[in-house]
Amino acid sequence: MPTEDPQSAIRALLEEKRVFPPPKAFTDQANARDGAIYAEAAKDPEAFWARMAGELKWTKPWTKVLDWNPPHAQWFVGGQLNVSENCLDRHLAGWRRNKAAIIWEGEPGDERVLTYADLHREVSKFSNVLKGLGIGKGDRVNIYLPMIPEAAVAMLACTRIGAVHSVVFGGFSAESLRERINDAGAKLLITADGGWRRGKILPLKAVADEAVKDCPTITKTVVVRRVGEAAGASFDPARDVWYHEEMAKAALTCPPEPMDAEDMLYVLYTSGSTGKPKGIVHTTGGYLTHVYATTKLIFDLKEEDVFWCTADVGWVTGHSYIVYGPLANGATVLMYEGSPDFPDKDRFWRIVEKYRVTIFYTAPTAIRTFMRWGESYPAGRDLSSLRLLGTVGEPINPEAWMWYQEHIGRKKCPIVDTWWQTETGGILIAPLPGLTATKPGSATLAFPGISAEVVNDAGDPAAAGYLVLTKPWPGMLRTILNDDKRYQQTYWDRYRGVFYFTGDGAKRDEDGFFWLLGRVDDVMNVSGHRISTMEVESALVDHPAVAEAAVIGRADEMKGQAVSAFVTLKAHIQPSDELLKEIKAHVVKKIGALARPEDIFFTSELPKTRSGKIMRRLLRDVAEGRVLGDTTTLADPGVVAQLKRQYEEK
Ligand code: 7RM
Repeated sequence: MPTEDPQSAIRALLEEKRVFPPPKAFTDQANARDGAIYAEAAKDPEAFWARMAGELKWTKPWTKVLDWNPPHAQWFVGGQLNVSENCLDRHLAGWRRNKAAIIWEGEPGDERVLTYADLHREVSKFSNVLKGLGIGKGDRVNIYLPMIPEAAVAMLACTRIGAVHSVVFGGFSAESLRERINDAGAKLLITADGGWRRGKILPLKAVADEAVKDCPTITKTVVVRRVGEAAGASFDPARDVWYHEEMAKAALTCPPEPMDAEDMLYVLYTSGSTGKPKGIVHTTGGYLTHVYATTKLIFDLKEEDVFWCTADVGWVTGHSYIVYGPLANGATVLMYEGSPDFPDKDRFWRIVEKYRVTIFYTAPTAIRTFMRWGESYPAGRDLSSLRLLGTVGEPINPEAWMWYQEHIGRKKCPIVDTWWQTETGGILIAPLPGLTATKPGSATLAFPGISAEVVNDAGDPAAAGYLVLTKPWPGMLRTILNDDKRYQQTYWDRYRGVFYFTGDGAKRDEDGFFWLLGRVDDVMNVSGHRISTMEVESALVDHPAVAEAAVIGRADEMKGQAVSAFVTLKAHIQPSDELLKEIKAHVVKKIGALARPEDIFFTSELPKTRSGKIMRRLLRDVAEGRVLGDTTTLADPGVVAQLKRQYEEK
C-alpha cells in the first residue's frame, strides 16, 4: 500500500508562496532583458513572430505571416527555407565553422566532437546516401537509433533533401515500431546494430528486423555500426546496407532543397486517449521559428554556452532542444548516450564537470531520483560552469525544485520550468530567465506571442480549470497524419474550434502565473513519458489469460505516476505470481519497457456504471488509498468496496 499521501504533491503546489526574482547578474547579460517584450508581443503577436522568423535564412520571403482557417493554420505563407541550411550552412561563413556543434559522450566513455563544418559534411554526405537509395522530397524515413550523433545527422539529412522523418524512441518494441512505420508509410529505416544502456547492449537491429517483417513500404535498411561484433546483429545483404560503407562512397556536398514554409518537416508519434498513437505533423517555417526563438530567449543561449538537454531524440524534447533549436542558434550541444547511474550515480555531474556544461535541461522525475541518491554525488563534482537550469515533462513538486536550485544550481542559477507538448512543437509557458520571477512549481507565464488561458467547462476564464491556447502559434501541429478528423476532435471540438484544448488541468494565481496540475484525460505521465491507459489495456487483454483490464496512473513519488492495472482473468484461470510476471512481460513485448505495469491487481470484477463504463476514478481512489468517491452511479456498488478490502489486504 502507498504510505505517502498521494495528493500531497498537488497540495504542495497549491500552497506554494515562495518567489525568486531573476538574479541581477543574470538579467544584465540576458538575451531577453527588456520587459517590454511581453507587451509588444501581446499587442501584435504576428509582428513578434515575423521578427523572430526574420533572424533565419529564407530563400524566398513570405507574403503572409498567418493564415488562420480554424482549426488549420498556415504560417509564413509563400516563404521558402531549408532547415538543415539554417542549422548548418548558415554558421559556416565565419569562425563558427570550426566551433563544436555536437559534443558526444557514449556510455562506455567514448567521445566525439563534431564541428559545424564536420556536421555539415556528414549531413551532406548522408543526404547523398539517401538520394542514392531512392529517397526524395516528401518521402517518409523512419529513424530508430540510440543517442549517437548519427541520429542528428540522419534527421538533418532528411530535412536537407525534403524527406519527412519519423523518429521512434529506441525503447519501443518491434510491434510499436512496426505500427509507426506502417502508419507513416516509410520507405527507409535507419537503425543501428545496437546501443549501450547500463553496460548492456540494446538489440536495436534485432527489434528492427522483427518490425520490418511486416512493413511492405520499407525497401532498405541503413545500419549504423555502433556496438560492433558484440551486438550479434544479423545482416541481410538484400535489404540492409552499412552506414559507414555508404558514407565512404558518398559525395561531399549536397545542395539544400528549397522547402515551402508549410511543407511537412517531420511526424512524431505520441499517445492519446485511444489505443492508437497519433502521428503529430510539424511543418518547416513555423516550427523552426518557434524552436529558434524559444531556445534563444528561454535558454538564453550564447556563443560560449554548452547546452545539455538530457532527453532522447526519440521524444519531441530531443527534436526541438537537442537538434533544431540549438543548432539553428549556432550553439554547442552536448549529447549523451547512456544512463545517469552508469557506471555510478554521479555520471551526469562528471559530464557537467568534464565539458563545463553551462545550461542543463532535464525532467522532474530525474531530479527526484537524484534527490533520493543523495546530494553527495553532485557535491563531489565541480558544477561551477552551470548558469541556467531547466525542467520539462511533468509538474515539478516545490521540494524537487528547491533541491535542484540548491544542490545543482548552487543557488545562483535561475530555473526555467517549461510547459509544452509534442503537439505544440516548442515551449509555450516558461519564464524568461532574466525577466520573470520564478515560483517553485509554476511554469510562470506564456512565452511572448503565445495566448494561454485557464477556462472552465463553458470556456470562461477561471482560477482553476483547463489550460487552453486561444490563438494559433507557429510551432503548432498542423494535423494528425492520415486522420484530420481526429485532429479536430481531439484538440478543437471541445471549445467549438475557438480554443486549442491541451488536456492539462491548470490553475492561475493572483499574478497570472500558471500552475500545471497534470492531465485531465486518459493519458498517463510516467517519468515524463506519455502513455495512454487504453494502449496498455489493449496490450493486457491481448494476453490469452486476461478477460478484461482497466489501467490507471497511480500517483507515485518518484515517477509522477505509475502504471497500475486491474485485471479480471478468464474463467477457470487462477491468479499466480507466475502469471503476473507473464502478463507484465506481455505488455513490455507489445509496447516497450516504458509501459510495464508497476502493479497488477487481479480482481473478479471491475467497477462499472450501469451503461458498462469502467469507473477509473474509483480505481484511482482504491490504488491511492483514498476514501471512496461517489459510487451511486455504479451498477453494483459492492464491487468497489470489495476491491478496496482486497487491495488493502495485499
Ligand atoms: C515536452 C513534453 C506533454 C504533457 C503535457 C503535460 C506534461 C510537460 C510540463 C508538463 C507540467 C511542465 N511533451 N508536461 N511539461 N506538466 N509542467 N513543465 O513533455 O507530449 O511528451 O507530454 O506533459 O501534461 O500535456 S509530451
